[in-house]
Amino acid sequence: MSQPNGAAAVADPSLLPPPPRPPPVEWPVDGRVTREWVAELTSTLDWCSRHLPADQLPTVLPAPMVQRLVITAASGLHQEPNLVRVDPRPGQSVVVVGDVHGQLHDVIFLLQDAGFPSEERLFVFNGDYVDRGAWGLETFLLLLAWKVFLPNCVFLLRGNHESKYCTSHEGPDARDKRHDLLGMDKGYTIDHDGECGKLITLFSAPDYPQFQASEDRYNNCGAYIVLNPPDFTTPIFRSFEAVKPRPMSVNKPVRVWEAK
Ligand SMILES: [Mn+2]
Repeated sequence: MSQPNGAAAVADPSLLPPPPRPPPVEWPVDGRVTREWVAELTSTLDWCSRHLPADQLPTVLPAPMVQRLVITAASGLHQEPNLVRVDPRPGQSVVVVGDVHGQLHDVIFLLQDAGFPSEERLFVFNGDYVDRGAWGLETFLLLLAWKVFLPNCVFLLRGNHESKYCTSHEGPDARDKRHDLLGMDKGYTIDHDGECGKLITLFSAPDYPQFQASEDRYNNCGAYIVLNPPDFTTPIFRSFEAVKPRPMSVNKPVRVWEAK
């Protein structure tokens, strides 16, 4: 079990002066996204989620940068087949991630906990980058940045929120009235285990749904799966708790970028 905040006492962030506003994130001059650029974007997205009203997001995430990121990622994704085959090379492991639901801070923790994507560690995201989490846009931009940086090591699949044709939903609430299915407290279940393999439900959005004000909470863990060579047949399940305290989102119903 991974715990984002560890055992050490953490100072109350509300008592600390806010960290300085980061400079606007600009698209790399040479168009080449680097690990450092993704790290800068991650840090800025995290800062925005804690200190910036959502309608001011373009002041640190300028529209031209966001457009370049989305267009660059889209051009790469459009070249991939609908059905992606992941063939790890010797020495590569594969991390499989379930629904993340716009829970930016939990995604950032998951990436740190699993180890960031690299030539040795492929990532397959099963989709549902957005849902009830308050930071769907930020989460999706972060994953697009990783895709652009390591297009052959990061795979972004479609969940029901990325395709109108795909309607399955397997969050904890989807199982409330399905007593024939196991609960999702640990972030995963092995629903079938037979000769032809395992059917696993994986859910990577801990403490679902995220809103602290809601009475309707599941206090579930999220999970991800690590598949290791040589045969990738023994999934290692890694459950993790939610990052707490979760920042209160500054709810603005509409975010508008002025394209230049
Ligand atoms: Mn979902």
